[in-house]
Amino acid sequence: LDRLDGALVGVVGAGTTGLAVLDALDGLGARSHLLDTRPEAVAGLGGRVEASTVGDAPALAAALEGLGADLLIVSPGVPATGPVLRAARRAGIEVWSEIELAWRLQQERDPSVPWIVLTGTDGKTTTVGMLAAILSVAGLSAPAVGNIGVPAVTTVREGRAQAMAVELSSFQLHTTRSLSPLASACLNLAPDHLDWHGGFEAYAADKARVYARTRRAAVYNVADPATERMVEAAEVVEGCRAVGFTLAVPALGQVGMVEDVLVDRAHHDDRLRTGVELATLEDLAHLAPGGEVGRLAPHVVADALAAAALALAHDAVAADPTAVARGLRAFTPGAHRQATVAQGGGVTWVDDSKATNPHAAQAALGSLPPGTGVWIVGGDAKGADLTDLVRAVRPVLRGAVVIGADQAGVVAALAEQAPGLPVTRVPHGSAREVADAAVAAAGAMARPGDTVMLAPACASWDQFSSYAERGELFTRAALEHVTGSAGTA
Ligand code: UMA
Repeated sequence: LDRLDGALVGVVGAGTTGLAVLDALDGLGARSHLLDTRPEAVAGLGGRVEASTVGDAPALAAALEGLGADLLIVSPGVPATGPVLRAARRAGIEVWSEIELAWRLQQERDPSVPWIVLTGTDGKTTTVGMLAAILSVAGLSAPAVGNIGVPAVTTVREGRAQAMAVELSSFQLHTTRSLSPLASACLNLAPDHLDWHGGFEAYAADKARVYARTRRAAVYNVADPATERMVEAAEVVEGCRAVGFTLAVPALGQVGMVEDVLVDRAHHDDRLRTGVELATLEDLAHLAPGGEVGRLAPHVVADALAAAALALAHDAVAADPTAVARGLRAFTPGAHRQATVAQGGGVTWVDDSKATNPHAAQAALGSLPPGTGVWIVGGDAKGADLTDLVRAVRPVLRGAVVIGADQAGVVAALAEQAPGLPVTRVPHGSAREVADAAVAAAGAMARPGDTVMLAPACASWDQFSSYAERGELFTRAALEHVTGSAGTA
């Protein structure tokens, strides 16, 4: 990083990532120039650094070429296929993610701190939380960072972490080039963010980068052969093993289930034949609806197995595998993930705003009894086609409420795959208006015993500032609706 001393670094994006990068660059003696298409984002900096607002992405690209920067650090939102990265390539400017900067800083500050990293279409945030919890009960200061919302570079600068549990998005991986993790995983792969990457192949290729230069354990999903193929093709460090996780009885080299016990047959060389008992489903009971083990969603168990497989690559956990059970018990899920937020008139209201792609929405709706789901769906579909999803969830639906910018595609998929299903379209409006109208429409459709499920299968960016805001406004409207109907009953 010595080369950054006195260098001019272009930083694109004044969001969570860009602001953390500016602070880090300050400390490295670099000169920064920040570029953002939103005037209010730049104004918020109060002249702290050189910054320009540019009208749109093409103008941003032109400004970049004029800047003469030595290096460019881009926020994850900057699309791989867009004009900004094309301009950087044309001008021969090297492009890093914030993760690349953080990793290099880590090597300079304390290379003994291992990074355990994971990506995947779904379950990333849950799994990284479980991983951090397991590492923490094993006695390590191990925060969950990355796409979960905490820039890794900030944690590295603070210098307190003894291990890093890092959630990586495909956006972050696209411009990360030297990271060499202790252990890595791609949890699963399904179409998402197709517009950002320019297609499924490109998305998969960026996900596969998670395994590059892994030192000890490359963890894959036995039920998702694409992830195993990624490991086979990856350039890992010699001696790194491939570790599968599975909901079935584990083969040698895998972590899996023997009845209701999570068992490791991958890490403890002396006990591979019999396996090591790690935890039981009881340790995950608090993650099941109503705390009933029998209702645990299979994907939650899979996330726990993946977290265990990753954590066991660390000596502290390998030496004391009871940390897996203790960590899983200590783990509490984040908001907006299949959270029951209101109940009234026999109707349950579930906030799964985090279901930002078809794969996640299918997992959320899949657990409902036939004909009992009122589905709030739509937003920015990110180039995805929802036809297969609608076909898969049709049997559980009573009706659908469609929100968001990409309504036409959703409505067409519903008409084709679920003819006759009641569908209400919510007109465009402010975030609050959209949430209120969606809840009112869903409330009108639901019957006692039904579940209203916000699992939009789309990003929120078209009408809300984030999936969190979408979930919060839905929750508030649902609570008001329930109280209102109780009051009039
Ligand atoms: N901007 C431009 N030009 C562009 C793109 C963005 O000027 O071409 C500007 C915007 O005007 C805005 C800023 O960049 O001011 C926003 O940057 P950003 O969208 O990259 O967002 P950050 O605030 O930096 O948040 C990012 C991640 N956002 C995205 O990947 C879109 C956050 O993931 C992450 O938590 C955060 O970094 C910390 O690492 C969110 C997400 O939705 C939760 N991630 C996707 C997902 O999980 O599916 C990948």
